[in-house]
Amino acid sequence: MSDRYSPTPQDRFTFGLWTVGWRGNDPFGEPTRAALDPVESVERLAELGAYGVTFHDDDLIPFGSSDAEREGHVKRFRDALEATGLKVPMATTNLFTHPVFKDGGFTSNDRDVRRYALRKVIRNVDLAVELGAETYVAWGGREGAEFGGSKDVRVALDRMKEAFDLLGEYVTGQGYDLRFAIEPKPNEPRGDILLPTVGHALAFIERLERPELYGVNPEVGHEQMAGLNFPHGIAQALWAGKLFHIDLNGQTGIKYDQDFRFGAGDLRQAFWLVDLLETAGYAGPRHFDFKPVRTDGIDGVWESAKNCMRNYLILKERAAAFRADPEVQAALRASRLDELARPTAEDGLAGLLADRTALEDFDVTAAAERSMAFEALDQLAMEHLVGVR
Ligand code: XLS
Ligand code: MN
Ligand code: MN
Repeated sequence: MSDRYSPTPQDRFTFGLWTVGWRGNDPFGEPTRAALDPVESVERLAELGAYGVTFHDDDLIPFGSSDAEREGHVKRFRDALEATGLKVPMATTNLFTHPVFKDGGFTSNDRDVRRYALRKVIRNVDLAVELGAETYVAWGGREGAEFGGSKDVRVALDRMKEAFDLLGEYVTGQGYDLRFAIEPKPNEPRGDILLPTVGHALAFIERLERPELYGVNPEVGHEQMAGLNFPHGIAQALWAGKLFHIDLNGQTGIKYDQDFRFGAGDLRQAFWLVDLLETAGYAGPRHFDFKPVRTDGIDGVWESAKNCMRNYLILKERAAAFRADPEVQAALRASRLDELARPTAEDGLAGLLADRTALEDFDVTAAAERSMAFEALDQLAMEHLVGVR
């Protein structure tokens, strides 16, 4: 059944091959589903109305493939993309599954591993560009530590910077139109991961040789695993001009990386996130990085993929209704959102210092008594979110 929540490629929804392809293995259990052929994933995602597909090198070309095998895998994938019209706006590298990466890739204490990691990334950057990607995600899955003495974090950050600077030099030298998006995560699979939050990543980027080439790829659940407000992190990334990509999924608070479908987990933050992305004019793909629960068969895989997109469109409609409601607009004014948008001192420092009403004649008691009226505003949001308005 197709309705107004059915996606089209114009909605720019994308999925990682590893999401629908997740077989349900976790630290306590074996896979519960059969392997999925990437070609089938491309076909099914296209049928569901997605815009594109993304991949880790090893999702497409099994680790250890010969050059000939590699070519075969890429050709089948490319044929499927051509047949369906699906795009590849982003690609990334697996620097975490093979045991060689047990202490990380760019920051492994083992220099040989660091050199190998960089070559593995560069090889896949070439493929990403060939397939038309504009963004290259870097999630430092195992760049981290369990124990204080086992990683000199300041030195590891030097190595992390060295790696990203080399990658920047490589894409610039090749004339590639490709930007990197660093994906923060606080922990899992390492006890603690370097660049754990959006804020850490934004600060790191400013230390790189070509900061303009790097932005962030925040994931809903990753910030929420650290107890942080995801829309706030996204707002700061947008404010800094650094939201190059986004991983949408669901998470219920400070727990393991749940990777639920978008719309499960913290629904209120999902509502404010969609409101933010849509009103801020974020133009990048809406990328889902989720794991269909391992209790379900392949039916649940396609059901959840469909519903990631459906939930985004439902929330987009709800957020637009909230913004369009005259009562909401009045409530926003009552809460002084228009006043927040006004500079604090358009009269400049001299004007501020000369203004007796700003200090000497300021009625602090009266100002303290003014209500911000946030309760009424938030109830309106809640009623729009649940569809009773
Ligand atoms: C894992 C990450 C991973 C990245 C891509 O927690 O979300 O899937 O998005 O390597
Ligand atoms: Mn995750
Ligand atoms: Mn992710």
